[in-house]
Amino acid sequence: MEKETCTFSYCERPEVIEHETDFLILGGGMAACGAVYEAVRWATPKGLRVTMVDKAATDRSGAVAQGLSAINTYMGGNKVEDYVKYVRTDLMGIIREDLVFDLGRHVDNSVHLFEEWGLPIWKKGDDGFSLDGHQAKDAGKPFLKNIADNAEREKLVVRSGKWQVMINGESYKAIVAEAAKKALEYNKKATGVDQNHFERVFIIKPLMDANTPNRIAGAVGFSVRENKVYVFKAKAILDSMGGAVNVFRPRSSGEGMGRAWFPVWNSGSGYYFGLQAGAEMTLMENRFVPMRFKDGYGPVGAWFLFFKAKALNAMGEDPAEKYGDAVERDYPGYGKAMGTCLRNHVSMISMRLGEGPIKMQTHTAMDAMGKGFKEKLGDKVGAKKLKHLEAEAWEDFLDMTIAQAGMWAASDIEPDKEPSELLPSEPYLLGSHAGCAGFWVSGPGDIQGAPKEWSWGYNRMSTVNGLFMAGDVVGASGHKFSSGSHAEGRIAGKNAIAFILDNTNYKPALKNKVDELVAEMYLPYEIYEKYKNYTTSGTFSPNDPRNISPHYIKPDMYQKRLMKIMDEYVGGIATWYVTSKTMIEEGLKKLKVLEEDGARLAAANLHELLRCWENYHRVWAAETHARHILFRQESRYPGYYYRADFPKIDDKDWKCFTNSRYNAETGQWEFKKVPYVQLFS
Ligand code: SFD
Repeated sequence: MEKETCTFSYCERPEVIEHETDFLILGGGMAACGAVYEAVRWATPKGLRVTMVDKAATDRSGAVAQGLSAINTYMGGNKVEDYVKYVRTDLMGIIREDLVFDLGRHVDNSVHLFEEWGLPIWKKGDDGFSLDGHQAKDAGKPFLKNIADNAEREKLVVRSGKWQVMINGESYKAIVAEAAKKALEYNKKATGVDQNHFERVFIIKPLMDANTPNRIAGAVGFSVRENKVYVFKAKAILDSMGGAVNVFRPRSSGEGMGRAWFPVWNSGSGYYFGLQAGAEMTLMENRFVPMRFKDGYGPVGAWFLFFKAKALNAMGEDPAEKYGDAVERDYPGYGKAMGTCLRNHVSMISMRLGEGPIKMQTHTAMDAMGKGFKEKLGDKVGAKKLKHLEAEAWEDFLDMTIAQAGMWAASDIEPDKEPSELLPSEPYLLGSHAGCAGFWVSGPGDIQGAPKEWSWGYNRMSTVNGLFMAGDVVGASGHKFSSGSHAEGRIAGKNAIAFILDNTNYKPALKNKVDELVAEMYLPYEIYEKYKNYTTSGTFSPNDPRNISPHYIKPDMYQKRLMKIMDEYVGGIATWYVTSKTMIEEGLKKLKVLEEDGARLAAANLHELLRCWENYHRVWAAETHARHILFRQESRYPGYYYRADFPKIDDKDWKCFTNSRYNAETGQWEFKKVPYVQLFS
C-alpha cells in the first residue's frame, strides 16, 4: 500500500506551541519527581529553568498511581555492599555494581523525605508489634530523619523483608508529586516563565541537535486533551518515561482485558525515546515475569515476607524445596540462593508436571500469626491484633492493586479460611523492579575497581550527550523500586544541571522541521478521517475499535497483533516462556510487517491518537527485546524466558553485558558484548 502523508486535508491542523527550557524532564513518575525536586535546588540559584512533561496527571501517574504498601528499597541498618550482592544474585550475576552501590548509598534520604512530606511509615510499638504510620505518630515515634544513626532507625522500622519497609501508601504518589509540583512552582516564579509543568502531553520522539552530532536538543509531543502540539527545546533532557507493559499478550482476557500487573499506561516510550536518539542499551533481553495472585495480579511480597505464608502445589509441597536440587544441577552455582526468575522456574517445573495449581497458604499463615499473638498477649488482645492483621492483608491490595481485593470479594475468598491461587504472569520490560532492561549509563566514577569507561563524566547520562536516564529505563541495575527510582532521578537531575552549567554556550537548534513533525504526529487522524466511510463493517459504529477497514487498522487491533506475535514467537505465556533462534527470526519478520502496517494506524479522536503512538513505542521496545534474546546464546534467566536451542546458562561465554545501539539514520542495529566486572566480593 502506498505510504500516506498528512496534509491536513481531512483533519484539523493543531496549534503548535514552542517551549524553550534548560532542563527538560520527561515523565512524571517516581524518577521524574525525584529529578525535579533535586534539579530545582541546583538550577534555581543559577537562573536555570526546569520543565516537566507528563502524559497523565502527575498526582496519579506512573507505576505508583494506585499507591503501594511497602517501600522496597531502604538500607537502614543494612550494608550497601550487601544490597549490591543481593541485586547481583537476583539478576543472575550480571549488574553494574557501580550504579547499584551509588543508588544504595543515596536511597534512604528519599525515604526520609517521603515521611517528612506526609507518607505514613509503619513503626515498631513499645510492645514490639507494628504500628500503622498514623498510630506511630500518635504514639510519639520520631521521624526516621530525626534519628541519629542507621542502627537505631533499623530498630524502629517494620521490615517485611531485609530491604522492605511497610507503609500506609495509598496516597504515596500524590505525596511525592506534591513536593515535585511545589519545586516546579518555586522554579517558575524565580525564573519568570509562564508554565513549566505540562500534564496530559504525550511525548512522541526525541529531537537531535542540528549542529552537534550525538547531542539531544529537544522533544516533541501532543496534548491528549486539546488540539495542540508541543515542541520542547532544552540543554539537557531526562528520559524517565517508565517501562513497557502490554508488549506481550496478557493472561487477562474478555472483560478482564486491560488488567495487567504493571501499569498499562507505561507503554515503552522511555525505551523508544532513547533508542531513536541513538543511546546504547544493555540487557534488553531481560524481562520481569511476576508471580502474582491469579487474575487480579495482587502483590505477593507482603504475604511471603511479612505474613510468612508459603506457596504450595496441589500435593502440598513447596516447589522450591522439591526442585531446588534440580536447579543446582541444571544451572550450577545458581541453585543455592535462587533469584526471582529461578523461584518462578521451580513453580513452572511443578505446574508442567501436573502438580498445579500453586496456592498461597494465606489461611495457615494467619492462623500461625494469630496463635503467636494469643500466646504473647492473651486471648482478647491477641484476637484484636489478629483482626488488625486481617485488615492489613486487605489493605495490602487496596493500597496498590485494588482489583485484587475486588477479585477476592467477588470470588467469596476469605484469606483466613482458604488459600489463593498464584500464577506467573506475562512478561514486562523494566529496569527498576526485579528486572534490568534499559540504557547503558555513565556511573558515578568514584567506586573503586569500576572500569574507567563506565563513567564518561556525568552520572546517569546515556551515550548521547545531554540525554540522562533514571528509573525503569536504566539498565543493569534493577531492584531500585519506588524509592530507588526517586533517588536515581535525584542523582540524574543534579548531574544534568552540572552538565548544563559546564556547557553554558550551548544553544539548542533542532535538526527536524516542525511542520514535518506535526504532520507525522497527526497522520493517524488524517487516515481515519479520510477513510472512515469505507468501513466494511456495518455492525459497529465508526469509532468502535473493532471496526474493520481495508484502509486502516485501529490501535486496539494493532496492539493485539503485537501481543500475539510476541506471545507466540518471543516466549510469552503461550509457550511457557520458551523461544529459540528460529522462532524469534520468524517473529521479527512478522514485527517488520506490523511496523509497516503502523503507517496505516487510524485514530478517531485524541485518545486513539495516544493509543496509536503508544503502539509505535511498544513495537520498538518489543523488537529490541527480541533482538537481544537472539543475540544472547544462552538461557540466562530461566523462569523469565528459555532459549530452547541454548537451554543452559553459559558463564564462560555469556557472563557479560549485551549492549546494542540502533542507528536511526541507517536503520542498522549494532550488538556487542561488554565484559562484566565484579566490584564487591
Ligand atoms: O508489590 C510519559 N513497584 C514497587 N516499588 C516499591 O518500592 N514497593 C513495592 O511494593 C513495589 N511493587 C509494585 C511496584 C509497581 C507496581 C505497578 C505494582 C507493585 C503493582 C515499583 C515502582 O513503582 C517502580 O519501580 C517505579 O515507579 C519506577 O519509577 P519510574 O519513574 O521509572 O516509572 P513510573 O513511576 O512508572 O513513571 C513513568 C512516568 O512516565 C510518564 N510517561 N510521559 C510523557 N510522554 C510519554 N510518552 C510517557 N510515557 C510514560 C508516566 O505518566 C509516568 O509519569 S511490588 O510488586 O513489589
